[in-house]
Amino acid sequence: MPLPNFTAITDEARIVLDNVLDVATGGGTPTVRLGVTGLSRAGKTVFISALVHNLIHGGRLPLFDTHAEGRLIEARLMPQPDDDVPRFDYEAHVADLIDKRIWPDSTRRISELRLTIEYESAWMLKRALGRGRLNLDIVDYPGEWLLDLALLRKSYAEWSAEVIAASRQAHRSGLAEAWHARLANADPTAPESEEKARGLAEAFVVYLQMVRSQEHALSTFTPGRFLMPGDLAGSPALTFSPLDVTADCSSTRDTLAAMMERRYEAYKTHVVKPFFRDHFARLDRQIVLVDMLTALNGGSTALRDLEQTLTDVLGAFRPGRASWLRSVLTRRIDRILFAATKADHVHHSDHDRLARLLGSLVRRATERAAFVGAEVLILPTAAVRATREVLIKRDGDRLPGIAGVPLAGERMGGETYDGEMEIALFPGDLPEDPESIFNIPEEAYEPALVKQMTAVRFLRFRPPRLERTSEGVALSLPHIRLDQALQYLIGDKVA
Ligand SMILES: Nc1nc2c(ncn2[C@@H]2O[C@H](COP(=O)(O)OP(=O)(O)OP(=O)(O)O)[C@@H](O)[C@H]2O)c(=O)[nH]1
Ligand SMILES: [Mg+2]
Repeated sequence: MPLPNFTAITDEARIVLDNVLDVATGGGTPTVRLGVTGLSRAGKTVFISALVHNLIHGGRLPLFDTHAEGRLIEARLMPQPDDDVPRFDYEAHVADLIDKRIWPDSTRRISELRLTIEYESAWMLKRALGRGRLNLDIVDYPGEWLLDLALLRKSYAEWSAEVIAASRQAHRSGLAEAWHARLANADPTAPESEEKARGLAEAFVVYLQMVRSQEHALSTFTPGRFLMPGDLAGSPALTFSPLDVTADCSSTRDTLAAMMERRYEAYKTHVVKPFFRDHFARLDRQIVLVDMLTALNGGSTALRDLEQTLTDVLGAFRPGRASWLRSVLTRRIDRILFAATKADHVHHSDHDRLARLLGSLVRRATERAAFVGAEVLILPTAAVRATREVLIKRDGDRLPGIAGVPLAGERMGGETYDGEMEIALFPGDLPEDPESIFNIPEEAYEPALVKQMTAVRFLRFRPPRLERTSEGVALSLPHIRLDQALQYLIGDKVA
């Protein structure tokens, strides 16, 4: 058995300490830490804002038992437990959604919010002890950080080989050209050089940026922090690049490869481990938001990228090396919810298909990642429902459609919308059999073909106008299956 190294012991001790502190700062109140993640634009900010708003303002949550059975007494925001994590800017996001009817800005960092829920237990015995109380700590973090966890298990040489192989795929070769040219000129066994390292790192970042900015790119590459460097911008831990190295070449000291490897390890030590230790290892439940409709609209490569990404995501949840300390004293995520977001873009008669499509991606990813452990649920959801359902007459038929106000500047069929006018459209049907998409042979796997099979017309709509009471109070935000998501994520904790 390899000797445990000291960082591992210190990390574990700190996780334990943090968990003890969690209980202490919770004032003895049971606490659930819920991780909310997803790739950029998946819908994390909107999800958390809508979830909290519905809980605080008594939204319609018929499938959340505590609420449906009249046992939810109150939910209120409380100061968060961690002083060193930015607070989730709930008030600003809700003001955007409800007052301005715009979607909140993109957020690219971790944030946290504590909600305290007072409830009446469904159990006589528990009820006799008085009201129940639960702290729900919601932690919003970029999906890219989750994918970084995989680095903890990979050597520099392994990681380099993977990233370079991915960049050589046909649909990315154009994006990687400048970086590949630099790689071709970089001899891993040459003496180390700051200038060379920086040049390679810069070209590598440009490549990552191009992948990200491709319209439908749902793939993401490690290191996640290269595209959101924050305080570490310009530091050696963020100034490295994969190299075409063989497994043993970095053992020679003072070479370019050894320098890059050192920095890769520094990235793990200073970026990945702290995230794991301070945040990830303390989560009890996790929701992963997936924008399936954008993936479908992006065609074959987007779907395959997404499948690869989900495989990596699941890999992060795979229980790591067993250790008595961890298994005895720390939390472990026992439920993961994969939610297909923005389901209000299709008619509800297509929700089953949406769930099957995501289910099929997750199942394939589960097999590839050899994932076992937490319980997994798939749900089609819309945290904020921006459309309503209508029947559209066409050639004597009535087709199930949706109506909403497209965002200003959205275009369809030669028309550009102004952000005020409501339109009705038939969004198209999702494929009946999800495997039909995945079973297409690689050669035939063209975006146009997938498009034809899925034929979804995808427009972005403005957040809905909320009805107001006679006192001018806005009623709750409409949603799709937010209550089912809540039931799965915390229902048992407020039973
Ligand atoms: N119609 C509809 N659109 C949604 C919904 N949720 C998110 N969106 C759209 O998706 C966009 C991204 O949502 P965000 O919640 O900001 O996504 P995010 O994951 O926080 O994105 P980053 O902060 O950039 O990582 C929004 O600007 C909306 O256009 C939803 O429930 N319904
Ligand atoms: Mg966000």
